[in-house]
Amino acid sequence: MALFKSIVSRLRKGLEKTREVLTSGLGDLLRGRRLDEALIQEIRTKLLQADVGIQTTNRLVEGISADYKSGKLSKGEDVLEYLKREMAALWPSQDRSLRIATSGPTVIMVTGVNGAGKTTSIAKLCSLLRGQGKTVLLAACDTFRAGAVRQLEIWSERLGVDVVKGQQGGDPAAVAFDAASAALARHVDFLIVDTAGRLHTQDPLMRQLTKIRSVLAKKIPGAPHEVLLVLDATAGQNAMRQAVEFSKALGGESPAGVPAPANGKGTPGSESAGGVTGIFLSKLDGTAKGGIVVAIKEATDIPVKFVGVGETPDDVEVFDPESFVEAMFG
Ligand SMILES: Nc1nc2c(ncn2[C@@H]2O[C@H](COP(=O)(O)OP(=O)(O)O)[C@@H](O)[C@H]2O)c(=O)[nH]1
Ligand SMILES: [Mg+2]
Repeated sequence: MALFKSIVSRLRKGLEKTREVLTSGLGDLLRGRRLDEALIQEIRTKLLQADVGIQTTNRLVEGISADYKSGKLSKGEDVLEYLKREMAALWPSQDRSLRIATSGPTVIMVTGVNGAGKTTSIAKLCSLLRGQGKTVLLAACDTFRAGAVRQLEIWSERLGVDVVKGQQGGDPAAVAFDAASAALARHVDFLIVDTAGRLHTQDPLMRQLTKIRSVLAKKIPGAPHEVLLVLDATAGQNAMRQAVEFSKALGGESPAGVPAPANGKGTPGSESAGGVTGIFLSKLDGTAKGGIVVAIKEATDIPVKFVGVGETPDDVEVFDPESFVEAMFG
C-alpha cells in the first residue's frame, strides 16, 4: 500500500530522534545479545529516556522479566519484537476519527498553551480537510497576543480559505459568534476556531475559553463537536501534565482513574463535546521524546488524533498506532 508506506516514511523522518534514543539504542543494545538481568535494566533506562513514562515502562519491563524467567524470551531480537507488539497493543480500538456534525458545519475548537503549535496545527488540519474536498472557515479568536490574527491570516491566504476576525484585544466570544453565523450562512463543512494560548492555571483565560464554547454551542447545535488540545511533544512529561490538567479544567472525559466533574458533560441539553475530545501532538519531529504518545495514553483516555512532524501545512499525519510503533522502531 503506497499511501501507508508514505505515511510510515514521513512519520519515520519525524521520529528520527526518538528512534536514535529508543531504537538505534535498543537495536544496538539488543541485537545479538542474550537476555539477562543487567540487560533488562538497560532496556528500562532506554524506555524512560524516550519518555515512555514510568508506568508503561515498568509494565513492559516486568513482562520481559517474567518471560525471561520462564524461558520464553532469551534473545535480544525477540525482545524487540515483544516491545513492538506490546506497544502497538496499547491502543486497542479507540476512535481516532474527527467527530463530525450530523448536519450543518462541524466546529473544531483548538486549545493549548502559548507556543504549543495551535495556529500551525490549524493550517495543517485545514490542508488535510481541503485535500478531502471540504470547505473550511477559520475563526481568529486569539485576540490576546499581538500578531496572532495576522499569523492565521497568512496561512489562510496560502491555503485559500477565509478568516473571521475582530479587533486585537477585542472579545474573542464576539468573534466566535460572528464566525459561527458566517459558517451557517455560507454552509461550510468545517469551522476551525483558533484560541489564545492559555495555561490551565490562568483562570480568567480558562473562563474565556468556556465562554467561546458556549457561544458556539448556542449558535450551532452540538458545537464544538471537537475540542482539540495541541500539545508540544518536545515538552515531554510537561505536555502530559497539560493533557491531564486541561481535560480536568474543561470538564468532560476524565483522565484515567479520575472521575469526571458532575458538570463535565457540556452544556445541559446540548450534545457539545464537554472536555478535550482529541489531542494534536505537535513537533514530534523535534524531539527524542516520541514515547510521550505512550505516556499520554497511560495518563488520559483522550485519543491522540493527529501528529505534527514539521512546520509546513503538509507536515501532519493522522495518528495510527501501528505505523507509529513501526516508525519508532524503524
Ligand atoms: N518543528 C515543528 N515546529 C512546529 C510544529 N508545529 C508548530 N511548530 C512551530 O512552533 C512555533 C509555535 O507555533 P504556533 O502555531 O504559533 O503556536 P501557538 O502559539 O500555539 O499558536 C512556530 O514556530 C511553529 O512553526 C511541528 O509539528 N514541528
Ligand atoms: Mg497561535
